[in-house]
Amino acid sequence: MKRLHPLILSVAAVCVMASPALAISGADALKRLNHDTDQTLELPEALAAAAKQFQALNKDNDLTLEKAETAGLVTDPEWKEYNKDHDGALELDEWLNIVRARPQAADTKKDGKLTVQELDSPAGQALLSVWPRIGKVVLSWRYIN
Ligand SMILES: [Ca+2]
Ligand SMILES: [Ca+2]
Ligand SMILES: [Ca+2]
Ligand SMILES: [Ca+2]
Repeated sequence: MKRLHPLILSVAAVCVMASPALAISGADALKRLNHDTDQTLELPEALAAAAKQFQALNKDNDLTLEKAETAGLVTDPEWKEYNKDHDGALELDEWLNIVRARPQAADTKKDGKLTVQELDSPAGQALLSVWPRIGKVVLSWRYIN
Protein backbone atom coordinates (compact mmCIF):
# COMPACT_ATOMS: atom_id res chain seq x y z
CA MET A 1 0.00 0.00 0.00
CA LYS A 2 2.95 2.29 0.45
CA ARG A 3 3.18 2.69 -3.30
CA LEU A 4 0.02 4.76 -3.30
CA HIS A 5 1.45 7.52 -1.20
CA PRO A 6 3.50 9.34 -3.89
CA LEU A 7 0.46 9.28 -6.15
CA ILE A 8 -1.79 10.75 -3.49
CA LEU A 9 0.73 13.43 -2.71
CA SER A 10 1.10 14.45 -6.33
CA VAL A 11 -2.67 14.64 -6.80
CA ALA A 12 -2.91 16.88 -3.76
CA ALA A 13 -0.18 19.12 -5.12
CA VAL A 14 -1.97 19.48 -8.44
CA CYS A 15 -5.17 20.46 -6.66
CA VAL A 16 -3.41 23.22 -4.76
CA MET A 17 -1.74 24.51 -7.88
CA ALA A 18 -4.92 24.30 -9.93
CA SER A 19 -6.72 26.90 -7.85
CA PRO A 20 -4.42 29.90 -8.03
CA ALA A 21 -6.38 33.08 -8.61
CA LEU A 22 -9.90 32.42 -7.47
CA ALA A 23 -10.15 34.03 -4.05
CA ILE A 24 -13.78 33.17 -3.51
CA SER A 25 -16.75 32.86 -5.81
CA GLY A 26 -19.03 35.83 -6.26
CA ALA A 27 -21.97 33.87 -4.87
CA ASP A 28 -20.07 32.94 -1.70
CA ALA A 29 -18.84 36.49 -1.28
CA LEU A 30 -22.37 37.84 -1.46
CA LYS A 31 -23.58 35.29 1.06
CA ARG A 32 -21.00 36.47 3.53
CA LEU A 33 -20.62 40.17 2.84
CA ASN A 34 -24.09 41.25 1.75
CA HIS A 35 -25.87 42.56 4.83
CA ASP A 36 -29.05 43.96 3.31
CA THR A 37 -31.86 42.41 1.29
CA ASP A 38 -30.48 42.98 -2.22
CA GLN A 39 -28.26 40.51 -4.03
CA THR A 40 -25.38 42.88 -4.67
CA LEU A 41 -22.33 44.14 -2.83
CA GLU A 42 -22.24 47.90 -2.35
CA LEU A 43 -19.29 50.03 -1.29
CA PRO A 44 -20.35 50.43 2.38
CA GLU A 45 -20.49 46.66 2.69
CA ALA A 46 -17.04 46.29 1.14
CA LEU A 47 -15.57 49.04 3.33
CA ALA A 48 -17.11 47.66 6.51
CA ALA A 49 -15.56 44.29 5.78
CA ALA A 50 -12.23 45.90 4.91
CA ALA A 51 -12.12 47.89 8.14
CA LYS A 52 -12.63 44.73 10.14
CA GLN A 53 -10.02 42.98 8.04
CA PHE A 54 -7.55 45.77 8.89
CA GLN A 55 -7.83 44.82 12.55
CA ALA A 56 -7.53 41.12 11.78
CA LEU A 57 -4.40 41.64 9.70
CA ASN A 58 -2.76 44.04 12.13
CA LYS A 59 -1.07 41.36 14.17
CA ASP A 60 1.20 43.71 16.14
CA ASN A 61 -1.76 45.89 17.19
CA ASP A 62 -0.20 49.16 16.16
CA LEU A 63 -2.16 51.62 14.04
CA THR A 64 -0.81 50.54 10.67
CA LEU A 65 -0.37 47.57 8.34
CA GLU A 66 3.24 46.84 7.51
CA LYS A 67 4.29 45.01 4.36
CA ALA A 68 4.54 41.67 6.13
CA GLU A 69 0.97 42.05 7.35
CA THR A 70 -0.37 42.65 3.85
CA ALA A 71 1.79 40.05 2.08
CA GLY A 72 -0.06 38.72 -0.94
CA LEU A 73 -2.94 41.16 -0.50
CA VAL A 74 -1.57 44.46 -1.79
CA THR A 75 0.48 44.76 -4.97
CA ASP A 76 3.67 46.81 -5.22
CA PRO A 77 2.02 49.38 -7.53
CA GLU A 78 -0.80 49.74 -5.00
CA TRP A 79 1.74 50.33 -2.23
CA LYS A 80 3.34 53.08 -4.28
CA GLU A 81 0.08 54.71 -5.24
CA TYR A 82 -1.79 54.53 -1.95
CA ASN A 83 0.96 54.88 0.65
CA LYS A 84 0.61 58.64 0.43
CA ASP A 85 2.97 59.56 3.23
CA HIS A 86 5.67 57.23 1.83
CA ASP A 87 6.32 55.59 5.15
CA GLY A 88 6.67 51.82 5.46
CA ALA A 89 3.11 51.23 6.49
CA LEU A 90 -0.51 51.58 5.43
CA GLU A 91 -2.69 53.63 7.72
CA LEU A 92 -6.39 52.75 7.89
CA ASP A 93 -7.37 55.44 5.38
CA GLU A 94 -4.72 54.28 2.93
CA TRP A 95 -5.92 50.70 3.28
CA LEU A 96 -9.54 51.71 2.71
CA ASN A 97 -8.56 53.70 -0.37
CA ILE A 98 -7.17 50.52 -1.89
CA VAL A 99 -10.37 48.65 -1.14
CA ARG A 100 -12.41 51.60 -2.42
CA ALA A 101 -10.62 51.60 -5.77
CA ARG A 102 -11.11 47.90 -6.44
CA PRO A 103 -14.94 47.87 -6.56
CA GLN A 104 -14.85 50.73 -9.07
CA ALA A 105 -12.68 48.61 -11.35
CA ALA A 106 -15.00 45.64 -10.96
CA ASP A 107 -18.25 47.57 -11.41
CA THR A 108 -18.48 47.26 -15.17
CA LYS A 109 -22.02 48.66 -15.34
CA LYS A 110 -21.04 51.59 -13.10
CA ASP A 111 -24.21 51.31 -11.06
CA GLY A 112 -22.48 51.26 -7.69
CA LYS A 113 -23.38 47.63 -7.04
CA LEU A 114 -21.41 44.47 -7.62
CA THR A 115 -23.37 41.49 -8.87
CA VAL A 116 -22.30 37.84 -8.77
CA GLN A 117 -21.07 38.16 -12.35
CA GLU A 118 -19.04 41.28 -11.60
CA LEU A 119 -17.54 39.65 -8.51
CA ASP A 120 -16.50 36.64 -10.58
CA SER A 121 -14.70 38.82 -13.14
CA PRO A 122 -10.92 39.31 -12.84
CA ALA A 123 -11.40 42.75 -11.28
CA GLY A 124 -13.97 41.35 -8.89
CA GLN A 125 -11.58 38.63 -7.86
CA ALA A 126 -8.90 41.25 -7.26
CA LEU A 127 -11.28 42.96 -4.84
CA LEU A 128 -12.12 39.71 -3.09
CA SER A 129 -8.47 38.70 -2.82
CA VAL A 130 -8.29 41.22 0.02
CA TRP A 131 -10.14 38.58 1.99
CA PRO A 132 -8.28 35.32 1.48
CA ARG A 133 -9.46 33.96 4.80
CA ILE A 134 -13.01 34.99 4.12
CA GLY A 135 -14.59 31.79 5.37
CA LYS A 136 -13.07 32.10 8.80
CA VAL A 137 -13.03 35.82 9.32
CA VAL A 138 -15.90 37.45 7.52
CA LEU A 139 -18.67 35.32 8.91
CA SER A 140 -18.46 37.20 12.18
CA TRP A 141 -17.98 40.64 10.65
CA ARG A 142 -20.59 43.27 11.36
CA TYR A 143 -21.27 46.77 10.22
CA ILE A 144 -19.31 49.54 11.86
CA ASN A 145 -21.35 52.56 12.83
CA1 LIG B 1 -25.99 44.66 -0.53
CA1 LIG C 1 0.82 46.58 12.15
CA1 LIG D 1 1.46 55.23 5.01
CA1 LIG E 1 -22.49 46.78 -11.17
